[in-house]
Amino acid sequence: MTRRALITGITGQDGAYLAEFLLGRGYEVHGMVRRASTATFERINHLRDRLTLHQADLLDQLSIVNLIREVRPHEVYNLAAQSFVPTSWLQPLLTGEFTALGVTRMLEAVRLVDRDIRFYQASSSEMFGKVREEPQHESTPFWPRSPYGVAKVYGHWITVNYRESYEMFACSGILFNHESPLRGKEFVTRKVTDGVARIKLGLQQKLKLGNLDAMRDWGFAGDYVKAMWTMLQQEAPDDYVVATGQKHSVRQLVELAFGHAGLDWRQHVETDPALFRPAEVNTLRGDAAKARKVLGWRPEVDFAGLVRMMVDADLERVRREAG
Ligand code: NAP
Ligand code: G4F
Repeated sequence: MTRRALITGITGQDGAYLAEFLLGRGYEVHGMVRRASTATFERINHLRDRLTLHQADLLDQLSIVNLIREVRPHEVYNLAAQSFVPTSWLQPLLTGEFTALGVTRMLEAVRLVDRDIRFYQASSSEMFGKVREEPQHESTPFWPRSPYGVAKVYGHWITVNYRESYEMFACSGILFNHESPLRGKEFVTRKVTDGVARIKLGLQQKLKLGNLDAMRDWGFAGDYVKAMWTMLQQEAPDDYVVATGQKHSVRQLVELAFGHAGLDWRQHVETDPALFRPAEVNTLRGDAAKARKVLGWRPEVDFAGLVRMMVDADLERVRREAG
């Protein structure tokens, strides 16, 4: 029997990689998209004829219930969220509605329609925030440092709670930062690789960044979506940290990205105090031992390979766009 998956956030970075991965495994893939005056399908255009898209919104409970009734998926991947940390200080209530309560709306819809549907929640290493220990694993206490992080903590615990209250197959994947050429340009990796490409091709001189000392455990999105799927194929639902176990600073990212294009970053990068955050997550490094042992999951792309992949993709794109 063909398996059906419903992905919320299918137009985002992870949604695009996950949709491609599931199609490759023979799934019938459905995506939830919200109405916009201009389409946001850029990342999934190459898959459009193999996907079924449905209009619904994380804010609208009835639209979600109707969608799950119509599709009757075997698996739901809840990737939709307001996912940009700085925006969460500007729009804390909206972030709470999408990123926290949106999870309950999805879980309620699954509970009402069919409790046997398997559910994946996109939780985040931002929940560890002001880290209590290093590396962080599944039982490291949370100390979120942004309204986004706080909302994700809610999303994590409500997923655990529905699993415990209703015996639903609900998993929370605590994913550390994962990037790709499809990453939004506001996130630091893509901002840097896009900036490198534009500077290399003479379209820009300077790149303004915030805290160069922040450290992250950066992996490749294409590797991480495999962990999401594998979680839903287990005998029992559980929560997993997904990470590379290596951390690097924003400064190292910048050095590597500019260096790969033959540029000296010191001549181009300026720091801008406006880009520093009210409360920062200074460092993150994950321990994915459980995912390795239970899921057999391992990242295939390392940090240097990821940065090279992103710089090369942006150089090619900017060259093409510049004619
Ligand atoms: P992304 O590129 O920002 O994509 C977010 C998606 O959510 C988009 O498809 C967006 O649709 C959709 N969305 C937002 N609000 C919505 C609403 N009200 N109704 C329906 N859809 C809505 O994020 P990503 O990097 O792919 O991340 C996927 C998920 O993983 C997010 O929940 C994120 O918080 C979480 N996460 C990401 C990382 C990471 O490093 N990437 C790490 C840990 C956790 P539009 O196209 O219409 O805007
Ligand atoms: O790339 P970022 O904006 O990612 P951040 O805040 O770690 O969040 C991402 O990863 C989370 C997983 O831990 C996800 F849950 C979340 O949805 C998102 O995908 O910033 C990374 C670091 C920060 O410490 C920031 O202060 O880079 C620092 N940074 C320095 N200059 C900058 C900049 N970040 C951005 N976005 N822009 C800068 O100019």
